[in-house]
Amino acid sequence: MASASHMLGPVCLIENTKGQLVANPEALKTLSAITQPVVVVAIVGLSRTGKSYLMNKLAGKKKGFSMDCTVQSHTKGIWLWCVPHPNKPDHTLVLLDTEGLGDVEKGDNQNDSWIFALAILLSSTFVYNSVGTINQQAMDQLHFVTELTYRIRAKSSPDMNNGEDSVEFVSFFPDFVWTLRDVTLKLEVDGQPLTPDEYLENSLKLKEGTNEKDKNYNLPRLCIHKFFPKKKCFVFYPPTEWKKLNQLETLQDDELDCDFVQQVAKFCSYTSSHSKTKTLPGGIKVNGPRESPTQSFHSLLRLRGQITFTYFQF
Ligand SMILES: Nc1nc2c(ncn2[C@@H]2O[C@H](COP(=O)(O)OP(=O)(O)O)[C@@H](O)[C@H]2O)c(=O)[nH]1
Ligand SMILES: [Mg+2]
Repeated sequence: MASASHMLGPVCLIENTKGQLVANPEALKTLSAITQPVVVVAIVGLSRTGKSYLMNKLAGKKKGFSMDCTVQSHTKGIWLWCVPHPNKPDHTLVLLDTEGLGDVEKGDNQNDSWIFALAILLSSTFVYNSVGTINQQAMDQLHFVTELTYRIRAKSSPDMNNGEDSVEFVSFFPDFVWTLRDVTLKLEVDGQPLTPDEYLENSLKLKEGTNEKDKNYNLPRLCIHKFFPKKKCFVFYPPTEWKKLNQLETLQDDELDCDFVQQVAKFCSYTSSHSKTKTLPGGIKVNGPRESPTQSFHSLLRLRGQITFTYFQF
């Protein structure tokens, strides 16, 4: 089986340019060359919040996805890097890094949402990266895009009667990982320490009241619970003093905060050992006998292209 070890660095898979999302044929060719089953990890979140750093760690490399220490960012869209899977030699780890979300200079919220939704559709583990605390704004954005993804998926499947039958869709949804960066908050409730998972569960707890305010509070939480039954949270302390933050790529582990180093190791170990093989609607494993895995992945992307197109007609 062809492996991904020949891919020296990331390439742009979906370019977000001049208001359009365009798939890069070269990247699609690279994907087609892989015949191993694929595990797909995608990361989404605002620009300059340490996403690429974390993805390079997952790849087991110091450099790869370009890390941004200036205000201007690189080609926007989704970047692809296929690397040998660290734990499963017969699998390929497909890493999808997103660029430019929430950039002021670009200011295109609609395309941001599409990039976000594509990352959910293409991944088997979806990493949502944010800074500081789990706050309402991050929750609302996740809610908005989850609903959008659901609508895209419902439109692509005539069997799903007006989106009411969500069982199949949920099984196709990726596992969810919330990565919280630069956490300085003490995780506790009523003086009792909380694990990151408990903190996430707590933040997603529903209110019992039935007034309008409570309903609005519960809405995004209900949606996140429904579509992401499997959830995990990792917190990261600031990696080092702020003056050194832009040299992170070149710093050795012993020059970084030791808790941060451990937190990154824990995230990588969990993500590489728990991420599943990508499955397609109908439960077809992307290593299924009917098609080669990347042909399936490919058709998934093509499908999304069509849906994007039809969706914009409405
Ligand atoms: N404060 C802080 N900075 C980080 C962290 N991880 C990476 N950085 C730095 O933040 C800048 C942007 O990182 P990058 O990984 O490119 O962020 P991305 O735009 O979200 O992909 C770089 O200068 C990194 O060295 C982190 O956990 N906390
Ligand atoms: Mg980046």
